[in-house]
Amino acid sequence: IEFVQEPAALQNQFASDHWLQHFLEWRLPKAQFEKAKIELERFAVRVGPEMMDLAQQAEAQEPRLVQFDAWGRRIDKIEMSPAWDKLAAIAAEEGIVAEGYERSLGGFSRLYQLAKLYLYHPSSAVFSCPLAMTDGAARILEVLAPKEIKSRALTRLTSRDPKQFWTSGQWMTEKTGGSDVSETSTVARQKGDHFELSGIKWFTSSVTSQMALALGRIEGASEGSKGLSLFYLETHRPDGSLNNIRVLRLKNKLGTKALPTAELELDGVPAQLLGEPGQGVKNIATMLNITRLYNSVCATAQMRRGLALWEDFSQKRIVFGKPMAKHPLYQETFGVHLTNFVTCLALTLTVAELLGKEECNEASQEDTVLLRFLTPLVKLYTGKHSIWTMSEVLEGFGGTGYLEDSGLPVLFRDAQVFPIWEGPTNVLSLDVLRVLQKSEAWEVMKKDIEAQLSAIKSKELQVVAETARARLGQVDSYLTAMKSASLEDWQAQARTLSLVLSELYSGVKLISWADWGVGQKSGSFPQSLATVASEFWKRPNTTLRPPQDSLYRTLKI
Ligand code: MFK
Repeated sequence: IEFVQEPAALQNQFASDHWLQHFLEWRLPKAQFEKAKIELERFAVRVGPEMMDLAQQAEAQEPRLVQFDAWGRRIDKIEMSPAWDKLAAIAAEEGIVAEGYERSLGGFSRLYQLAKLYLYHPSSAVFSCPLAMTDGAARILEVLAPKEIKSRALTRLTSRDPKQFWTSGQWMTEKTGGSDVSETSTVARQKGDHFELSGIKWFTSSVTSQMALALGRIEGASEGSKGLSLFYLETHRPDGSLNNIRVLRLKNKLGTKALPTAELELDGVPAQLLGEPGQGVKNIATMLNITRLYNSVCATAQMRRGLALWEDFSQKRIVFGKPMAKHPLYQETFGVHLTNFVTCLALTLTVAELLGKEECNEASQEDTVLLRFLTPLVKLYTGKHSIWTMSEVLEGFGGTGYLEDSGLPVLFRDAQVFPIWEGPTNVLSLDVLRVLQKSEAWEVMKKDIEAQLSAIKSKELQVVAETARARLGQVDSYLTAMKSASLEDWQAQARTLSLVLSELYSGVKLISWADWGVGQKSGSFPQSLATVASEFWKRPNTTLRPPQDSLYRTLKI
């Protein structure tokens, strides 16, 4: 009989994910955890074949721009796969955004909501992207919008009724500057009680949303980013036609194929000012910080999906006389990426918890500083790690991992966007510097780390904590020495420093989490957690470079 390899299969993505379960058990009050567990296990059934089939259909039927109708009328209609709309309906029904605003778990609502997103994302054909922007927009409307906009739009962004549910776009990127939004050339002209926006938005995901938040410069305002303001707009008129918007083209992207990303020309789009004029960048930052956290959750969730498939495959695949899973070198390789994933999970969910506390006014001043500091760090750290891990997952499947119809390459292609959109690694590293220089962020982080390390009870983990404490000292001395460095020297080191800080903080979180596990439970899981924490601290640390060794000083490009 001809040999046919049994393919990798997924088990219930909550029940089989001990890492997610135990993190939630650690952080949530017992009664909340028990309820969350039942609900997440139910939802995890839905993210199986039901959503995976829809995602596959949405990927197979890419968005298509129809610019003219048969009579030559410009319509700029984006045709979407019906499966995409069903993924939207599931997001609404399941309250992927709504959970964050209903706040039924108080300060823990974000942690629970983002755990749900973590299950949803890898089966969603990246419908998680519109959800990220929708959530970011909802928070801005909650904080800044007048009553009428709140009752018209916020209610829809946070609705669980698929017929009512709206998504939002985030229109900031322009041809001129990309991440440097100070070059924005979209003009806002006052017309009575509202404005009209005109200009070109170069990367918009997606114009199929019913509303968007956009940056524009009010006529006569100053140049640079301080002249930018934030606007609310609706993309369609009541008759369904586009509201003075033309879709110039859809982007031809490496991945996220089911997601429509467009170049738009705005030609007098009616818009309402949100917040104070000239505060646009600062105001849209609220949205950016939420989309950056979504990005981190999705990058981590994608790693988990890849590892779950790889692990299952390794049990079924017999090579060199035994299952792949029994080979020591497989175990080593898998262990490295499992450690990466668990580290990313610990950091991401920690930031989710902090965001929830902050939004429910349960955060201390230190928590707020830490949240601001950790948000760019978690985004840049998880974005980079997801690509590395996804690449290894494909390799782990051998030639089949390179075949489109194995369903694996899409995971790798889509991972490449995580470090790019929502601020690339270097732009985020400069944001980390902005925080370091403007606040007591390092002092707050240092105190938090010291408190976590002093609380470790397990003997085995106390030894690991000593290694972490020594590293804390090194980073502290480095930052002290850098006090006299020039801005250029700080900038040159910003990426390395950001990776170092992400490693340090997430590594310490791993120790705290493992210590909780060892103290609470018997069985193999707490030991696996302790192994991951000590494995993490056995790795070589990222090298901190003294400014005089900077490449930019010596390598003239
Ligand atoms: C799977 C889910 C993924 C979700 C995907 C969604 C897809 C959406 C597609 C896209 O839209 S991708 C485009 C995303 N674009 C970016 O992320 C922009 C990247 N660039 C930056 O983040 C720059 O750092 C920034 C535009 C913010 C720089 O602007 P400025 O004006 O040169 O910075 P400046 O003057 O330092 O900051 C202005 C104010 O904002 C300052 O406050 P003050 O006026 O009080 O001093 C800053 O502190 C504040 N600020 C900047 N970034 C902030 C922030 N505040 C809080 N959080 C931040 N992140």
